[in-house]
Amino acid sequence: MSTKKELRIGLVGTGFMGRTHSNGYNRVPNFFPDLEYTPVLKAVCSRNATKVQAFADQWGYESIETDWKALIARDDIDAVDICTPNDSHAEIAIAAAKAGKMILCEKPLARTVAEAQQMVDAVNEAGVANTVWYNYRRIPAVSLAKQIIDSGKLGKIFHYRANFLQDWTISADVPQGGAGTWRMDVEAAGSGVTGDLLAHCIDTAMWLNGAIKDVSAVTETFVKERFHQGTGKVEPVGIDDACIFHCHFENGSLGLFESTRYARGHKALYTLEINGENASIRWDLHDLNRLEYFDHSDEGIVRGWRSIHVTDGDQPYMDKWWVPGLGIGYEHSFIHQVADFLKSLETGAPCSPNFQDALETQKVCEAVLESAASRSWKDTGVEEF
Ligand code: SOE
Repeated sequence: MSTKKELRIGLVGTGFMGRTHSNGYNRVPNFFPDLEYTPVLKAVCSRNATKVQAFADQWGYESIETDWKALIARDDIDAVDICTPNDSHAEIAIAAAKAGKMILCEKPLARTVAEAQQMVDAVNEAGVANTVWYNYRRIPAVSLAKQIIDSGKLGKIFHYRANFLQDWTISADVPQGGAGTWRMDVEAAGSGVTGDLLAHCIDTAMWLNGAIKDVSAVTETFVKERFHQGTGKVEPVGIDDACIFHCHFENGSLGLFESTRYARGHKALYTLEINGENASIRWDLHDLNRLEYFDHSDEGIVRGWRSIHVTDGDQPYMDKWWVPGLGIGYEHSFIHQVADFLKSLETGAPCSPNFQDALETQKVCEAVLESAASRSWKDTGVEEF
């Protein structure tokens, strides 16, 4: 008989993210055995009963629902995990908070700052634990970057640059709206690459380098009309296909960010680089176990970029995995997020990024889109991060 406290999960949404999160819940007990809490997959919800039952069978959920309101009303659910398209995050999260449920919400928190603010107000009023799945922070090499920066090794920071490049929307035949392509529909998604991809870069950037104060952006929509699976007609495209912005951070450094879904050959290339007075760091999602580090104080004859293979037990999260030298993957960032959320229930500390942190990221996204539309610099309103 287990002595663990149960965290009974109700998952809403069975797409790509539903799978990554479910894998996280299933793996945590094996690899983080010291946690007080253990996830229990109580129910999964999606509109199609046949499909949701198949998902439940595949991932080990005890029961299914076809209406998220019924899931939230259940008293055997402690935490609601929202993996639906962005246009339903606010409604589900606000209802879940009112029902006293903890919430784990997929990124971006919402479509707009106004929606995100209402979600923050709802969780604060209800006093429920909350987190947002900006998973890249929890890749060990990125967490190590945070440790190195916080130790002061970089000295004064001058530059932060990040790219998130994909190529899956180049064909004009990719539709908008509906299952699978809701990310192309501005009503469902709120924005294009800014909310979907740059939001990740902004979350990591502010976590590593502090608040972004103001932005100047340019966006482009390369394919202006696409078939809409919901209306059955060709409709104007309202999302940004590509976005480039530069910015000032609160600490005086300059930032440069680019994202597009039109970079032929790039499927999911997320890279970041930080240049400080004494040292620099760079990281690349395609080689995610490596952190590159340049330290100017190294002796001249051996000075150069070091490639740190982040697989040692002394490095973040790696004591939980295999043996030094053996790497881990993308899915582990979600396992780490589940573990950190469970730990936060033990300690009572917030599980960052929480809704408030994700609201700050949303403010930057919104300022980016406003800047591009008005062709002018915009203050983000982010004061601290
Ligand atoms: C889009 O293709 C996407 O799946 C994003 O929605 C995810 O957040 C990102 O991590 C990978 O790309």
